[in-house]
Amino acid sequence: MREKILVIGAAGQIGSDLVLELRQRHGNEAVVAADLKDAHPDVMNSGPFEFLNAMDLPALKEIVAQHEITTVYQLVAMLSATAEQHPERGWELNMTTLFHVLNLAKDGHIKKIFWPSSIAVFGPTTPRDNTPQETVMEPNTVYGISKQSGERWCEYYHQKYGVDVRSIRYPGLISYKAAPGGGTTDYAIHIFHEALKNGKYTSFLSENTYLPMMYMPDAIRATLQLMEAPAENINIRSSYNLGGISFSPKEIAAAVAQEVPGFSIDYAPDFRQKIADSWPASIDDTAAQRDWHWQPEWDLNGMVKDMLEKLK
Ligand code: AKB
Repeated sequence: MREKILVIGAAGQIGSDLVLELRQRHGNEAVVAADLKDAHPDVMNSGPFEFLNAMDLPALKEIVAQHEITTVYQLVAMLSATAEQHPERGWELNMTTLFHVLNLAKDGHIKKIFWPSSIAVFGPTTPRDNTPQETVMEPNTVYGISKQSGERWCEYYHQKYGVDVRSIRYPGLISYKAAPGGGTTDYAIHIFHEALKNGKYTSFLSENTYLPMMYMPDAIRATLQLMEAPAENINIRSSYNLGGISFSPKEIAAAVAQEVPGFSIDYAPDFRQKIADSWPASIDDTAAQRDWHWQPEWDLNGMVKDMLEKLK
């Protein structure tokens, strides 16, 4: 049977790039984009689009049946900073949207699922440097608790019902196509916009806060590598650690200053500092390298140059 793909959350940061790459590989008509709101014009104009509230199970089922969907990328989530402001809504959105697709697969309506997890599954008691795949996980944010619980449910649905669900613990993602929405790592995107607009930026994280980060082209490549790998190679059905670049606000500011003469940064840490302090500084992704040959391509300077060029 021909693969037909549905991307839920197509207007979001990952969806905006992922839909276009999937359409390149599978053909425009084979990839249905869906979101509550209009997506990027490139997404809207290059193939089928459906307005969908991912909480609305009957509407989701109808789209799956109508387009004969086989694979779903379920990208809808409330991110770390926003979920701290709306804990119950964050939990409900993040869990309900995952259960909808897990149950569609369990009941035989779809064959394969991608669901994003995050470095937020780790917490203050986790080793911060080169954080292992399997380690202490005591997340203390609503977002982190929802992603950690989601990972457990993914593994459970795989073991108990044979659901082919695959997942990555994304680091902070940096991209230019869609604005980020309510994450703790978003400073590393705001800095580019402010550098080009005002020549300066006030960071909401302190200068030496190291976090794992990744440029979007690497994240999309990783996602597709994982989804295209043979099922027998996928040894982890909770979620894979994924390493890219690790840097601090001070280091990215120095890289931006090399490209934008006169650029300056200052620091005014807010409630997001506490979230960042509970997350890893760098990630061990040996399992992803072993199981589906993961290797990042972008480094800090290359990413900074490319981001500035694209945003200009
Ligand atoms: C966030 O900051 O909440 C996200 C994430 C690391 O999952 N970018």
